[in-house]
Amino acid sequence: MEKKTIIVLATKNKGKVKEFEGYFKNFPIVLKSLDDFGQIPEIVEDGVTFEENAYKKSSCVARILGFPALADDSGLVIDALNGAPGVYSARYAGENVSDEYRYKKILEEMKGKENRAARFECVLSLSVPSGKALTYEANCEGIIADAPSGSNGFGYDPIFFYPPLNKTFGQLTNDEKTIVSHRGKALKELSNELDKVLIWMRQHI
Ligand code: ITT
Repeated sequence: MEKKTIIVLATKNKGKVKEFEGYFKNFPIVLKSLDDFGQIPEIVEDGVTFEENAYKKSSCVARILGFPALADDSGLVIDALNGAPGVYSARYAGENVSDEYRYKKILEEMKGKENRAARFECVLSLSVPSGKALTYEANCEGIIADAPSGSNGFGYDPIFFYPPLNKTFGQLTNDEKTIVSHRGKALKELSNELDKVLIWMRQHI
């Protein structure tokens, strides 16, 4: 029987967990979430790039828990806001506010702006307990809608309009979003070389 490899999802974001679980459902991997383990110290995301924060999350979790860990650092980059909210996407508008509050703040700031170009960026970092890591990144171009539509997904999905499908990400199913999204494309890069990745993980545990 095929031996399954354990990977811990180093994220507290339930929306990301749902997308990862959907993506990996047919792969020879057992995904664990942080909820499967006891409390771990808080990881401060003080990097200035997605890559730094992704590595910080994956390497800390892998070292603490002793399993390979997959982290995602991602965000929405808006040209007319000079790249904001960018790496601060999760905390834009403050801690402990809702996704709706956060995207409404963006809509407010985008009022009257002609250039509505934006992209979601995603960096995935897969670390083993020794700290060695593989990195994958991808982005997805879209535009900031004038008003929210759809209630699927999470975060800024209701205001991220994706022209090729003529819908916001909030109007896509999980599977539809994964085909075109920043996270889905980065996951595809990883899974395209999964055989090699699995060997690498086994050699480094
Ligand atoms: P973890 O660090 O625990 O993974 P987080 O939500 O804090 O969770 P990030 O620091 O990577 O994660 O922040 C990413 C934020 O960017 C996320 O909270 C959303 O607001 C936004 N975001 C990223 N990907 C998104 C997506 O696919 N759809 C909508 N919003 C997204």
